[in-house]
Amino acid sequence: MTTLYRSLAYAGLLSLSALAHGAPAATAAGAGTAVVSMGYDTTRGMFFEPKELTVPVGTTVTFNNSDGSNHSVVFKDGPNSGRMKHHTTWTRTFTAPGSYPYECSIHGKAMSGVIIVK
Ligand SMILES: [Cu+2]
Repeated sequence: MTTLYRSLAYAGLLSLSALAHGAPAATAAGAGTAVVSMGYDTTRGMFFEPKELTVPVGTTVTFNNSDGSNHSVVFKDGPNSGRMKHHTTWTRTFTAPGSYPYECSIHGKAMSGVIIVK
């Protein structure tokens, strides 16, 4: 996890550096990307994986419903994926540092997670 964070942060610094030197803005669109999957197994029950994810500011996180059931991603601060069917994705870009807890509105507290943005 630490290594991943460092490499994402490094990529972010590279993007800023490229912007300062006049590179197209598109290359600085985000510090990186990350994926949270959702699913079910007998040990964890309904889960988001990873349950806790730390990313640099500017990261776009893709929530991937790889499970056979419908799920949703509802953030306490507002953004809401709505009902996500099997094999659908939803993304949120995090533009400010903070702790962003969320849960699945269908399965409740038992299926929850948090994105920590630094
Ligand atoms: Cu769910």
